[in-house]
Amino acid sequence: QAFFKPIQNTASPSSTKRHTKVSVIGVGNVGMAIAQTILTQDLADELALIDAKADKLRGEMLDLQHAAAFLPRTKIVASVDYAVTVGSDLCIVTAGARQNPGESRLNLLQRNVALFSHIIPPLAKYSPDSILLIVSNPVDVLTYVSWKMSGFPSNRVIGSGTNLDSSRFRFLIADHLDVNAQDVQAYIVGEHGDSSVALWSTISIGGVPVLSFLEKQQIAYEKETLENIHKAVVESAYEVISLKGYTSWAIGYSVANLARSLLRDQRKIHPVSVLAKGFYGIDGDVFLSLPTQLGRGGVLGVTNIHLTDEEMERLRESAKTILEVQSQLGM
Ligand code: 6V0
Repeated sequence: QAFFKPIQNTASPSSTKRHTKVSVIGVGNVGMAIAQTILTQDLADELALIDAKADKLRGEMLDLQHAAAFLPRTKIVASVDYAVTVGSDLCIVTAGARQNPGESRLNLLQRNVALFSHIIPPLAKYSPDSILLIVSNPVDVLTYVSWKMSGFPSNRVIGSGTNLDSSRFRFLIADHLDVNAQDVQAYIVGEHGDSSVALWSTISIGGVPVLSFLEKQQIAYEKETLENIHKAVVESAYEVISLKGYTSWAIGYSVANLARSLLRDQRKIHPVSVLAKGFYGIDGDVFLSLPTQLGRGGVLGVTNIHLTDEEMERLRESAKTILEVQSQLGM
């Protein structure tokens, strides 16, 4: 018994609007921050949640569903069975094992690779045309692993990479110069982690290149001050984790921002982890972050920005660091 009766002479009630579906794998702190930001920003018609822990998963699903009266309408489903993800446009993977006390990073990585072998193949099976967006750490290597396991073309496998590092960078520069972070264009590229590379030569505020502006005004800037800002970016994740136990809000907003560019075909440039082979003299199948244009087709292209010799050298070193870890996986 339908609640509404149709009016006379109507066409089929099916909506002509495209149905957008997003799946989030892993409903921990990061997965839930992403899910709730996607809901509040009205980015999906359907949101599917997956986790290995059935009770926690159902609890999170119900908790979100109970907010329906205050949110744009989105169907929220959840299951431990990947069939629930069928037909997704975007699959966001945040599932991950936690580092045990005394455990090496390599051992943690091997456990996460084993975990991904149960996650990526079913996602690829149920949503063969989707875009995979990897968030779990170490994100660059796990994006490579996802590319291999899915068999997807590289334009549809993306790691959140240094998108978050870059927003921390923009915040710190904005704070330092007392301007709006949205007016600061600044990229951190390379590995999401200790070997990331700050592209000082490309920073601009409201279209004004910062370094040459300072030089022209003969304002002395210390290389050390710049290095300290980058150092603060690298250390900020450790600091937040040591204070509150995990990071969630900034990664939630940063991934929702990527989801918007992808699903709404925004063609915006984001520093995200992509197959970097052939760019800036990088050799080998390595995923690392470069300023990338994102749209409905996934990766549309990589920006050809001018890097200084030192930045180029640091980027290649970053690629080497990731490749070394990857070579230990034997895949
Ligand atoms: P968490 O709170 O421990 O959540 C992880 C979730 O994954 C838990 O709910 C688990 O039950 C679930 N899970 C474990 N195994 C499976 C499986 N086989 N299938 C489905 N679900 C599973 O961790 P948190 O949410 O804090 O972090 C998640 C990941 O994001 C970690 O790898 C972080 O290091 C990574 N981050 C990446 C960032 C980035 O910028 N790329 C930023 C922050 C965190």
